[in-house]
Amino acid sequence: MELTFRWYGPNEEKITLQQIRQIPGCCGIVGTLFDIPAGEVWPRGRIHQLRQMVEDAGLTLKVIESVNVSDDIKIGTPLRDRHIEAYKETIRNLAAEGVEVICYNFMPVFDWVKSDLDYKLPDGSSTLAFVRKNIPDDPQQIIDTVADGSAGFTLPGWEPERLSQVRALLDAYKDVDEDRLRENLVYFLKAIIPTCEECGVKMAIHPDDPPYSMFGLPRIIKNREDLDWLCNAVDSPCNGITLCCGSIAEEPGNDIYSILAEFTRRGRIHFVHMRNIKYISPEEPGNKDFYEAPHPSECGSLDMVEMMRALHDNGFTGYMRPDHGRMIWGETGRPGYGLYDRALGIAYINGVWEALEKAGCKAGE
Ligand code: DNO
Repeated sequence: MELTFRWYGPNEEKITLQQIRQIPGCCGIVGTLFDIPAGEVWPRGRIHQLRQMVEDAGLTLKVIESVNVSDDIKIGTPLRDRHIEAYKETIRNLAAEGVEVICYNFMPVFDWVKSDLDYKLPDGSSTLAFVRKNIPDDPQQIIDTVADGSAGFTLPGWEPERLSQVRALLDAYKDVDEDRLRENLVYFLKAIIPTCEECGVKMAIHPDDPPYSMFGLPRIIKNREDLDWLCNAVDSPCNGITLCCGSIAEEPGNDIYSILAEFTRRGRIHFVHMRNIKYISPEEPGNKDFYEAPHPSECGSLDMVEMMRALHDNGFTGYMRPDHGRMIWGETGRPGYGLYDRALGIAYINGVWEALEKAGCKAGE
């Protein structure tokens, strides 16, 4: 298991690689070229520059999050084959620079959705939250809320240029139901997985966040059955998962512990987003509201040791990053992606892993 930290690149960050280097246990960067629109090739030279920068700071660049999949591929327009060729070229270029895992998602229009980007907790920190009654009916309003609350940073999956066309985009998806979206995902995977196999890159799909339909849009990576379907649809170890614990657990009916165990055993979890969430009013039937809690078990609704144990005991060897953190100690920055709370998260995760490793050795003695 290798611990990593998401970093958006020098022009997109207040956080420096030198700061990340000082987080104990953190080996690598989860990087991106944030400015390249979906559908275009990531030039080898740009990837090389990023890798050089990361390696000069004493870190590695083995995971990319994300190479976004274009709406044309998700919708299945005549442009998709051109975009798929570009994606394959990007895979080859990334592999040539030593990248092993590509995280991506197949969510239409919106990547993750939250109602609040600055949800205050009693200790004075703030976090991301999903409170159903605060989600507007009009998608334009949620775009405005995210833009207003993002402290001047572009948030992943919320590119202003793309979302400025939201009505046209929603319209373009009007004939795309779950079945069609699944067909389009399989079409995409069948085209790219042979390239991944050739050059040793693993694709790792991010589950839907939240794992249910929003704004009438289809969602197809929501639960165990969907993950099972994905693995079987293109049966290759290169067709894998970014197991985002928070996203899967946002549906309280999902058994996150057994999902982690099963897909680790099946060798399909290549990357993990380790996150704790706290359900708000879970006693109300059907209520799925939650906020993103600090990582330790006692702060949220998930048992972090049991999640880590499910990975550990089933032989997890992939990459992991702490997921979103709160804003603490007066820090300002990209919501969910401050330095301090994510650094606390990684230290905690590392501690849990060490304990599991040592307990495992004892048991095996
Ligand atoms: C949110 C992230 C997602 C994730 C994409 C992967 O903060 O977890 O935006 O990066 O869904 O494609």
